[in-house]
Amino acid sequence: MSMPTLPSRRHLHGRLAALSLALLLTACGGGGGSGGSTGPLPSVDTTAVAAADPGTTLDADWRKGPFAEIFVRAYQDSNGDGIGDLQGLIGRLDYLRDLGVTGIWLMPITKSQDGDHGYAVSDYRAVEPGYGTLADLDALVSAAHARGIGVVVDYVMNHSAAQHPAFVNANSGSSNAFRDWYIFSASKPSGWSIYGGDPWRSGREGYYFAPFWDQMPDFNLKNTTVVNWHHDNLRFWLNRGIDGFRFDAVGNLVENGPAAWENQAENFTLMGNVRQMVNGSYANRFLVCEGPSAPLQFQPACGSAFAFGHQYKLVSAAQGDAAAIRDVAAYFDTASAGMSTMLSNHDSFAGQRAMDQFNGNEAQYRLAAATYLLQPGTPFIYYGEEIGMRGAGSLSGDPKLRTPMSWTSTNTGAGGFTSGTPFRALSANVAAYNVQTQAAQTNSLLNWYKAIIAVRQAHPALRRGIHVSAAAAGTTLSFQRQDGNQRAVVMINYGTGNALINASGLPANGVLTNAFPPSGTDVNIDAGGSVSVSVPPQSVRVFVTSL
Ligand SMILES: [Ca+2]
Ligand SMILES: [Ca+2]
Repeated sequence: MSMPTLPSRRHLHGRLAALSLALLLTACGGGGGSGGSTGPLPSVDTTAVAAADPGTTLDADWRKGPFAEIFVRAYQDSNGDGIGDLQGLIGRLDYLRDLGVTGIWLMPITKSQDGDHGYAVSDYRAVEPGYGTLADLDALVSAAHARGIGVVVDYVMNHSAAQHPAFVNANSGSSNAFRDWYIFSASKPSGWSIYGGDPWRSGREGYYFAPFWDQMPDFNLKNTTVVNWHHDNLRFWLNRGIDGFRFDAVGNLVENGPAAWENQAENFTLMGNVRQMVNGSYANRFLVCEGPSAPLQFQPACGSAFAFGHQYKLVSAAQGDAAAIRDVAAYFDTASAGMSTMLSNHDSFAGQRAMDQFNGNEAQYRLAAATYLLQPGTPFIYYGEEIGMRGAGSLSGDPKLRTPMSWTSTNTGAGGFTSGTPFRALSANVAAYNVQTQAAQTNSLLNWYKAIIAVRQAHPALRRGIHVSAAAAGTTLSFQRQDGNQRAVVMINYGTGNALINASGLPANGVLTNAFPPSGTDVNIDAGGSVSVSVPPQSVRVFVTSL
């Protein structure tokens, strides 16, 4: 089923940014349009890669998270060029370990044409030069594993950069051997509109298919040679010890016509085959898909998929919206615990940064965070979310959400991100909402995140437990999760007054042992297996009991 409303905003923003870059590339004589190079064609690395799992020291639960989603360009610069890099990230792994994450998802670290987000990949087996080298990546993986943290990297199977050697070849003429790696048409097809734009672009001969940007041509994924080559690329990274992948735009992999271009059956087959290849040859890996208009459907094929839609409910629930609280309660009645959850991410179509959505209301922010960090699923924390980073006041669209990490106030330079000039404007609230300031404040948002994550990680029922039940009543939520004979009970009062929250189905005459907050007390369960707990306004209670 096509649900273009959410993705369209993403691609509009991408299109505007793309337009200016495309003009720049045209002026420089590059790009994939009609004016390509007449020199010798570049070679394409099609070397086959056999599976050779180097093994892992991570325990199996690392895949339950929480993860941090990290934009390497924006996280930490180590050499003063204003661009974050892998060595900078290595220097921040202790911070991530202390936050409590067990995995990091890196937005594309592969060499790219866009020079920013990285989704226009120009070499699938090389690191973006500004980020470092393959040796730096190996060092990052080793240092992360030493801290119990797995490293998942973005992989873009749908499209490459126009400057990728395979497309330069394909676009050179209709008889080129790589022509069928992409999607060409001698005449311009009619009737197509994807996210409000015509996906057919003028090439050297005929037209090529590139719905996201004229510099990001779609691969022909009906060509098994291309699919096999992607599997070789995936093995290239897995053999180096990479712990898995986040797959971009899986709803867009295969197109069957102007009315059949999204979430096609072939997409699920392609991702299922990737999952089988990875799980069949590599131990303890994690795969998660971005399929915004069919999140639940992609989870079985991919192993995990982001719970698009749920993030808006989390925000509304925290704002006291009773209908949204009912939706949050009901989500895991049908959704698999294999879903990956979030409050927001790097794409504006998924929402602004959480602090902007809550407009500074930190009490609501904390409730939203606690809800998704304690519910089933694998939670993903967008970098800086844990310190309440806002977007940049001077920017809009996706760049607004992708600002340098706020490590310190600006008293000592660019928020601690770089000793040079940062590649992008800083977060609007860097002065007060930064790691250094919040680490020193006992009751800061950062310490709230740490405390909630610590509760999750301390109790198997919260870390990996199944969904047992959930109930909404007015502006309250309670839910129960279970692992083995441990049952966890979470109660959240989103309202601004005291509330009695009930839970049932518990061991008769047992005890709910307080797990959060530290000042909380144990509660006796009645003979009918029920409790009724007085929960203060805008607060969270967590208990565990043995069955
Ligand atoms: Ca740098
Ligand atoms: Ca496609």
